[in-house]
Amino acid sequence: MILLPPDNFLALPEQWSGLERSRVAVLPVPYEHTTSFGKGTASGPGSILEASGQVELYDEELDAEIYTLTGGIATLKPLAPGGNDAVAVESIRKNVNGLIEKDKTVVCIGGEHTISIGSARAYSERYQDLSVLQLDAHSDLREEYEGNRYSHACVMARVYEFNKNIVQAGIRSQCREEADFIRQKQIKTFYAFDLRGRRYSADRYAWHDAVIGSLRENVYLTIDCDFFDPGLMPAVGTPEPGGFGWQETVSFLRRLSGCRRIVGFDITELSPIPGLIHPQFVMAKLIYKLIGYIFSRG
Ligand SMILES: [Mn+2]
Repeated sequence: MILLPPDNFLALPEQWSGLERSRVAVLPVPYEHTTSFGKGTASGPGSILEASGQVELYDEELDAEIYTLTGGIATLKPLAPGGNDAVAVESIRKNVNGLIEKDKTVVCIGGEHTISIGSARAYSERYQDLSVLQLDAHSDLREEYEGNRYSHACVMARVYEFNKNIVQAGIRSQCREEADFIRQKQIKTFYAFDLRGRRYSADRYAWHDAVIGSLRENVYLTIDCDFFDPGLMPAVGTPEPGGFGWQETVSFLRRLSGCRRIVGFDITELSPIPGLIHPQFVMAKLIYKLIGYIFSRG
């Protein structure tokens, strides 16, 4: 049911990684089926878990061993849903829902972005006042892609079917159909060019409040690794220039955690590059930081 050290997230000892006491449950979902360009997201979760063993457990910013703020962090055995995409998404929804029922904050590690449909659905069913915030280079609002409605290029179109409160930030690649959809449905999309433009030029963090102000009280957060700049995060299937850096992102996440309640989140689309270790380490550290922000709230 759960992974033991050294295979679990952070290689935490057993007394800090049991499911009973831990308020955070990490669910690896090495699912890859629809990825269009670069491949390799199926090995994303394993590489992040492996790299997490190198993350420093003390956090200088929060002045805490973050895992002690949460009663520990449990890592579940990887979920490898079989069947077609619809069946897989439903299986992820069910698993995440089971963990929410146990009062866990669930962290899904993909795998491709399709997995977010299942977890965002579980959270949307559980919380009334919930926004889904997507940090991504792509808006993923195509009705279908290459004949598949469950393609990673259609994730947010599927989410929109059960939750209209979607907010996107960092977007810098989309097709006309998606731009039209955003205008018609008045989706709150914050484009990268705009976040970096004159409107938010007061200081480098001025865009944070604009994004946060568009969110409901509860937030489910889905992070596609390609939100980051390819210089920092080259291990993605569809790299886009002009992405975001480490400090501006974690500063945003800290402010977001203080202003809204992040109830669960996922990290998707990491495709490890053989011989390159920093992308998976960055993601492992991002997960740990974010857990720290959520449980210290401020
Ligand atoms: Mn993307």
